[in-house]
Amino acid sequence: MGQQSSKPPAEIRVLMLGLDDAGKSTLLYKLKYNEAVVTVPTIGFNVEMIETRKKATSLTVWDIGGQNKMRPHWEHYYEDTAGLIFVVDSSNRTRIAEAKREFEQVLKCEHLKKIPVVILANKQDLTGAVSAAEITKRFGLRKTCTNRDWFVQPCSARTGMGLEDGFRRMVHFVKTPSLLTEDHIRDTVYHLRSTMKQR
Ligand SMILES: Nc1nc2c(ncn2[C@@H]2O[C@H](COP(=O)(O)OP(=O)(O)OP(=O)(O)O)[C@@H](O)[C@H]2O)c(=O)[nH]1
Ligand SMILES: [Mg+2]
Repeated sequence: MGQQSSKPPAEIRVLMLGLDDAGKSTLLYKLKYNEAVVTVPTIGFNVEMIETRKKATSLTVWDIGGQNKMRPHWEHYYEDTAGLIFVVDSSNRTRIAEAKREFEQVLKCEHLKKIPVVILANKQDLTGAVSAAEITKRFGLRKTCTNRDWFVQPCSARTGMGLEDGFRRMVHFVKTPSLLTEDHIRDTVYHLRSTMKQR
């Protein structure tokens, strides 16, 4: 038996948003229990803790209902969020523009500025699903996400394909951000100044 680490796992709070019917709750339970759960539209939220394989990190995933009437409530969940997972039904081409609109609206919020984003291009098991590259293009991500880490992960909540990869990517972004934020720069400058003063 290997030694057990006494260090508690680092906890990352992740917010999962997307239009109604995108597959958020289905993928949450597939990831957590590896089971196909019959869902009903979420009124309010579901919250689940998901541990990474090495148990060094645990993710608290907040899955908020995506129906029209639910969207004004999304902002109540923004504070203290380390990462945003935005789920898209890739098989429903007619709703991609609506998904993009809601996504852009969410990114405007001050609390979510610069946090990493993983877009899950869900329902890839269905024929005719829009690819991750196409979603990148249609969402104009290279432009809208210039100041943050982002990635589009193709997945299927039905088969489980791509789900772990998507969440692993989020953990990686949160733990090792590739972009220097203004806070990082300010802290580094402060640190350099104080070490120079000591000399
Ligand atoms: N074929 C297929 N169907 C999926 C997939 N993911 C979800 N679904 C189906 O899509 C429907 C909606 O799934 P939900 O998980 O309830 O969607 P949601 O995003 O949680 O919806 P709200 O709670 O209303 O925001 C259900 O009938 C699921 O079985 C997938 O990857 N492939
Ligand atoms: Mg739901």
